[in-house]
Amino acid sequence: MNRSNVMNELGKILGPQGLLTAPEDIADFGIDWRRLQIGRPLAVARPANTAQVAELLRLCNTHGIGVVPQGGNTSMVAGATPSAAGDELVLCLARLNQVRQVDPRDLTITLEAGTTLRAAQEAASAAGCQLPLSIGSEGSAQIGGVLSTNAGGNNTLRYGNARDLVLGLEVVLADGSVIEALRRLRKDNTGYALRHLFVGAEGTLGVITAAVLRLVPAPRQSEVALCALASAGAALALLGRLQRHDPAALVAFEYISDAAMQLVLRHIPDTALPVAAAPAYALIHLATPRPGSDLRAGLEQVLAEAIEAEDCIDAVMAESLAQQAALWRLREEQSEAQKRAGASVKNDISVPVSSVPDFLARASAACAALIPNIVIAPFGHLGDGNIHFNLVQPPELEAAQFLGASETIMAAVNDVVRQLDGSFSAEHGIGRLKPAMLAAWRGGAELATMRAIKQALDPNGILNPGKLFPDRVERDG
Ligand code: 2HG
Ligand code: ZN
Repeated sequence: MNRSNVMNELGKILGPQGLLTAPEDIADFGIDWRRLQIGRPLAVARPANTAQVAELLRLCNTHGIGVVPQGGNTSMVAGATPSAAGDELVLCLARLNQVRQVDPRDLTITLEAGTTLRAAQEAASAAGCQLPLSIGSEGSAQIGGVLSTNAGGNNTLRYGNARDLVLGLEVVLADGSVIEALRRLRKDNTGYALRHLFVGAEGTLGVITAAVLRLVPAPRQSEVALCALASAGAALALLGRLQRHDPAALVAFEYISDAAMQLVLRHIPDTALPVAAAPAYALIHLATPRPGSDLRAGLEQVLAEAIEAEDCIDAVMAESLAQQAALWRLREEQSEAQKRAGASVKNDISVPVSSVPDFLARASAACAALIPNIVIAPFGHLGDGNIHFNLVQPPELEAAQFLGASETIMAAVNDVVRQLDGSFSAEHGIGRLKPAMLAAWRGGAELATMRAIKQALDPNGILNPGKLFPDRVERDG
């Protein structure tokens, strides 16, 4: 069957609503959020249900057509971008967007892959529960992508990553067969825990079409504070104080360097710094479902002790939910501010939490030595050791010139990460940008096992080609 016959067959499977082919309708699906990769979709499939996903994959598998699953298209590593050759079908899951069930007794939510994370959070809270996963892109990121990338985000220190919330999955395999495992069980030792293969696989092993996630009881009380600090070391000391005081209440502890804060204040309208300017800031979020808890008094006490010990220079506690949101905005707008500030090189790294200050000092020195006036603007999830060590172009360099130095910059940062036993990819994944790093860091038996799994589940290599594994990148030169 030639390509136009395959497209005809696809049209029959998906119906008139389900297949976009006009260049103006499909162009945006080829471009990643950072605009680093300009791909060209063969077409965009918008199936309405799992059966259509299965038929589509069966057809593409038979004819060797690459399929690129795409959710909210918010990947930081071009993980959902098709190749520029115009030979890969984008599989958009947005029409599979039903929340099928929220069960407050079992504390579970059953939902389809195209549901946005925010819609899922809202469905959970309407039932008196909380879906405790929070990421900057939650308004557009979809559950399928969130799970396929094992998203982390702000609450990892308390609730783990996306993987830790998954109880069951429905997954369509490359040959069109369907793993129907939407189980809502807390205990289920029945052979390999296959769901964990697909979580974090970046759509290379199967297409997640629905999931059952674990919920927690909704918080009754929450407190948010922003602290101005003398250093990252002081931030670490403050984290320790909070953990010793009440570890169960601490749901987020975010670090913002002063350079990163300044970019938000400059590029994001209606933002202001409510504390004294300082080398570093920490955003603290506490929450509890315990009625009548003394959360606020406890936080006041910890902050007073930190000020007394000169760990903390200044602090503000939100007085209302609106103020909580305003403080969080200073953190959540970091990516957007850096995008507006110009070209940036992102290093999504993790090190043991206690090594974060050391990492920041050494990586900053390495980058400053490479490029004069480079803007070193790190921020991130200090509570779990994941720092977004981002570098923004200095004013005197063109974007292309700066991006030309990406590999050198990333190599210098990764050297420090290695010395500290960290990871070059904490939560954003590998995508199209980092397969060579995966091979360098996880070669040998680890990569060989990954390849064996890929070969077993997707022998024709149709699922998200060019991502994760270095092969195609090397072939493309
Ligand atoms: C965040 O924590 C995201 O806001 C994006 O992971 C990080 O822009 C980035 O580098
Ligand atoms: Zn992050």
